Amino acid sequence: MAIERTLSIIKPDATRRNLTGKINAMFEDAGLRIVAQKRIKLSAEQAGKFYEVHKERPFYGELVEFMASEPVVVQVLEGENAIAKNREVMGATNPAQADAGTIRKEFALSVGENSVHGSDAPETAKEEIAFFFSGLELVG
Ligand code: YYY
Ligand code: MG
Repeated sequence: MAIERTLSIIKPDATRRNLTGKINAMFEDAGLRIVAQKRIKLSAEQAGKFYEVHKERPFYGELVEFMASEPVVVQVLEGENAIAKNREVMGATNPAQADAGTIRKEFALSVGENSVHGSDAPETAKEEIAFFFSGLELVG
């Protein structure tokens, strides 16, 4: 299995509750290396662009408002099979369906306020990393 990189976001519900360190420990314990990381506050326009793929969905407005409500931590995770591994550590979108020991089971408040984002495929990972980071910021 190849070494991959994936884009992760620690969402406002988690930064607000000071969970960045605990969530990062879960990534590192799973063998993912944090090769870039920054805390930023998204504008509604930036959040809307990032989640553009969902713009026809009924939850889009709420999602954009939530993501722009408070700071987020955006990061690049690297490792063997990183995209799928990160999705495993995150757990299901709806925390009620997430497995025990996953980030969303441990920390998510609801399907909307679900603590983390992770890219879902190699192509989206590439686009999402480029949305937030320049090559110079990625330190493998
Ligand atoms: O990739 P993932 O975050 O697990 O779920 P997506 O289906 O891509 O949805 C993105 C984001 O939208 C989700 O993390 C929360 C929100 N959302 C929602 O508020 N209500 C839904 N029914 C589905 C998704
Ligand atoms: Mg998704």
